[in-house]
This record gives sequence, structure tokens and C-alpha cells, in this order.
Amino acid sequence: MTNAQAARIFEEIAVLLEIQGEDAFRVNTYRKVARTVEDLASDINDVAARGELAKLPGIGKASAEKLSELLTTGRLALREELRQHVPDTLLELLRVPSLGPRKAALLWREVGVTSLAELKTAIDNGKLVGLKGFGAKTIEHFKHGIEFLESTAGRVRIGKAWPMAIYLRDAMRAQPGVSRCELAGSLRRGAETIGDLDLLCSAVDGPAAVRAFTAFPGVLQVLAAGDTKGSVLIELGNQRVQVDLRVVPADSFGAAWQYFTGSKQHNVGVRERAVKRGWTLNEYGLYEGERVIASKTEEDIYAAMGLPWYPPELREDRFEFDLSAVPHDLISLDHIRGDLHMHTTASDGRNSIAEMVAAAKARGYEIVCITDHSQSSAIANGLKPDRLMQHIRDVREVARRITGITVWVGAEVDILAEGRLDYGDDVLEQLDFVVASVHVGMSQDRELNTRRTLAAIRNPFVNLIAHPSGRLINRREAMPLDVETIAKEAARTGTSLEINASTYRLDLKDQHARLARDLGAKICIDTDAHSTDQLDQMPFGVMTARRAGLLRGDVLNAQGPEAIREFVLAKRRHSAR
Ligand code: DGT
Ligand code: CA
Ligand code: CA
Ligand code: ZN
Repeated sequence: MTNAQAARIFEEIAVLLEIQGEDAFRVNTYRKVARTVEDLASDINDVAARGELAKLPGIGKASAEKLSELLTTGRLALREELRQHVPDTLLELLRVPSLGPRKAALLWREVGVTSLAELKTAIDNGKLVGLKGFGAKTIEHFKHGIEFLESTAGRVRIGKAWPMAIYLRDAMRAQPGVSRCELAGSLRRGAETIGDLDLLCSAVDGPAAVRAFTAFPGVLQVLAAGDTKGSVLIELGNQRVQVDLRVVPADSFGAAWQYFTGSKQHNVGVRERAVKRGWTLNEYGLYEGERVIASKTEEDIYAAMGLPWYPPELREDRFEFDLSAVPHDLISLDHIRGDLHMHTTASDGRNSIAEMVAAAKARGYEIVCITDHSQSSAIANGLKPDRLMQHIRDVREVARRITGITVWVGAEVDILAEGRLDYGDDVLEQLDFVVASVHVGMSQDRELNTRRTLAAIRNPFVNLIAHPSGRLINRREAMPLDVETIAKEAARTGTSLEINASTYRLDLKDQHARLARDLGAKICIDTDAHSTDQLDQMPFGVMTARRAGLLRGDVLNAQGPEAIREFVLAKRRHSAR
């Protein structure tokens, strides 16, 4: 059992207890265990083997015993007992934004709602009207939430699917007789959500490869197991996801990889070009009649049709067919020279300033900027001006002690409801780099959202608008926003717009980032890390930027510290005039 799986079971117990009206203290005990196990850097099984579970923070003797029971038997009596008292489908309700365990319990006890489908019917039939704690606005909100869930049903965030796909790929590569295994489908294209995972391999014995695949631990159900194709369902967090494996001859690996990478629309475009020449293209190769023109590599396939090899992120039939060549300076991970948006224990991060800086340096960065939350973010432990002044000194002290990386102190400043910023200019001007973002009062009013963002962009000290749309993938829709107007003003004032690389956000999204770049805005790709390991989300931001077709020169943090400094100073100079 992985750390994440164990953590989820303890979180589920907390939720089940909460639904049954247990007191907050007991609920919290289980939630703490979940948090600790989730955050643990080492494998929980190793800790258990060393007999050190009870030494973990927040884990007492009783919790340690429960953990140990779960790890050794794969089950937990308490969980099974709790589940007997609660309908299986009730937990579905918690996927509705802002519907917590308490409200779920009320819906169940007072109205008899036990599933999402029943909640929907109850809302439509007016059954919730008059129920305590369910005003008209709340009910409307839940209704939208359910519609949103339905529209995203079954799709998994790329950050959640990726590690599993890599694990399965590597496990296949380790099978005897498997000469190659690669990712395909939307995952390889770096899409923000994944419908199912696609793997492609070549092997001497196809049926044996498929058998090995369907026997992996974590497989919940085998949907198909043939000679060249296997499909399984695996558990991924609280979701189930399908994984497709195809086995192809090594000779046609390129054709198959091209075919199964997609997208479908891209493949239609490629096939049209083949047909124009009187050729046929399928997963085995490019043919003129019976004669194979190309099949071994993707490059061969594309080249035979006079097309460049398209990086997978470009294969969406958006703009790739208009390119005569793929730009040599399409942004890539090795261009990234720094990360300019992250948090520390000074606000809601989990690691200290020194730890974040060391981790940034270890990733080869030349510049790092610490941007903790501003005073209004009470939940995120935002910094009041006096604490910020001390924080500035703390970051400067870390900067003094480390070499080989430029260390900046900034802040992530809330854009307040009326467009005012959460610190005055007298405070902002003491920072090296200012990130501004909307966290409160996200409205459905497009004009209002746009106006407050524009106000922030016009502040001479604001250098980056973070996660401009405020969306949370699979959880909260983007707020309506006039991205075009924002981008034009960002370009005019010398303010960058973010591609937030957290796979919960990926905001700006690919098409908006492309639009913003086309209008002249600089894009900054940041992880918004709240812990050192989250710095590793950068590749997802870069994939999004590649899908937008951004070049190295479009990306602020693909420049060095001096150029970024000049970007900041130029805006200040320009505004002073
Ligand atoms: P997803 O799974 O919804 O995130 O998106 P994809 O793109 O991974 O789609 P998927 O898994 O259905 O298929 C993987 C690739 O295989 C797809 O991008 C193109 C190719 N493919 C699958 N079915 C067809 C088809 O009927 N026609 C063509 N031309 N290609 C297909
Ligand atoms: Ca797929
Ligand atoms: Ca598939
Ligand atoms: Zn942030």
C-alpha cells in the first residue's frame, strides 16, 4: 500500500466520522494521520518496518496501531464498521464544490439523499427548499456544481495520472521480452486532463506482455486481454481510470506511436495529406498499395509526407499544420532558469525559506523568488506589513548565506474585491518582484473581474498576475474574464501573466497563453509550490506552454536574473514618467 492510498483511507475515516456527527477532536485525529502520511517523504511501510510509526508527528500510539493494522492486513476494521452505517454512494456528494460532510449528513438524514443522482433529483423537485443551512443561493450553487462535475466526469488531472503512467511504463519495460514501452494518447500530448491512459509497447511475446500488464498490483478489473491489446481499470486516488496497452511489432512502432498519440483531429489532418498522395496511413504504417513507405519511426512517417516531426504537445490540429517548421526555440524545460512564485512556512507553505531556496538551487535554477501571501489571506496565514518586514530580512539573510543562485523576496498580494491591492505602494516598492492574484470575491461578473485585474496590472510594482482565471481543474470553473483586454494591458505595461504549473490550476490554460503571447504579453511559468517537492510541477507548466506554441523569448523565467530585474525596473521607470 502506498503512502497516498493509506492517507486516503484515514481521510475517509475522518469524513465518515464527521458524517456520523463525531466530535471534531476525534475527526481531527484521523485527518492528522492522513496529512502526515501523505506528506511523508519516506515509504510508510519502511517506517512501519522500523517500528517508528508512533514517532511520526501527530501520530499517537492508537493511531500507530491502526496504521500498522492497515499496512499489514490491507484492511481496517474501523473503516469497515463505519462504512456499514453510511450508504456507499453518499461520499460522492463530497465531490460537489463546498458540500462538506456536515451538509452531506443533513441531506441524508433530513431528505434521504444518498447519491449525486438523488441530490440532483431532490434539487429539481424543490425538496431542499426550507432545509436548514440550504438557502436558495446554496442550492443554486450545488446545482451548478453537479453540472460541472458531470461535464468533467471521469477525467483525471494530468498531475495525478502522470506518476501512475510512468510507474506502469517502467514496470512494462522491466518485463522479460519487452523491448520498448512508451506513453501515448493525451498524456503524451500534455493535456490538462486525461480520459484514459495509453501505453504502447513492443515485445517478442504479445500475449505474455498483455498477461503481465493485467496482473499488475493495483488493477481493479480487467476489461480486455487479447493478444495485442489489454485494458484494465486501476484505482487512482478517489477515481478509477482505464489504462489501455497495445503491443505492436517493433517494425511499425513509429506508425503505431503516431497513431495512438493522436489527437484524433491531428490524425485526421495527417491522414488527409496521405490520401492526397494516394497513400494510406494506419497504425501499421504509411503505404502505397502494398508497399511500405514508412513505419519504423514517427520522423519517417511525417517526413515522407513532407511534414516536420511535431512535438506531441502540438498535435491538436490548432496551428501545427500552418507551421512550415517547428520552431527550434519552442520553450522546453531546460530553458527554465528560475521559479518566481512559491510559498514558505512564513505563510501557508510547508518548508522554510532556506529549504525552498536550496531545493530551487538543486533544480539548477539561477534565480528563485519567495512570494508568501499578503495580510488579507487569513486562512493562508498572510503577512501583515510588520511581519513582512521581518520576512524580508529573513530572506535576505538566506540570500547572503547561499551562493550560485539569486534569491529574491516578493509577495503574492491579494487583489481585493474593488481592485485595490492588499499592500500599499510604500510596502510593494520594497519587494524585488510582486505577484498579484485574485483569491477572494471571485465573481460571475466578467466586467468586474476584468476591471479589478486591470487595476492590479496598472500598479507600477506588480510584475506578474498569478493564475489569472482562478479555475481549479475538475473543481471550480474559471471566473469569466476578458483575457484579451487583460493581455493587451499586460503587454502595454510590462506585466507578465502566469502559467501556473500546479496541475490543479494550469492557469492560464494553453489557448489563453497563446492568445496573450500573440497580443505581446510576457508569460511566466511558476509552480506556486507550497513545499519543495511541488517545485517538480514545472514540467506540466512547460508542457502547457508548448501546447500554446510559446518560444523561449516569450517566457520571462527563461531569461536570466539580470533580464528579469530589467523587466521589473523598466515597468517602474515607465510608470514614474
Ligand atoms: P483521452 O483519453 O480522452 O484523454 O484522449 P486521447 O487522445 O488519449 O484519446 P484515446 O485514448 O481515445 O485514444 C488515443 C489515441 O488513439 C487518440 O488520440 C488517437 C488514436 N485513436 C483512438 N481511436 C481512434 C479512432 O477511432 N480513429 C483515429 N484516427 N484515431 C484513434
Ligand atoms: Ca487516452
Ligand atoms: Ca485509450
Ligand atoms: Zn501562490
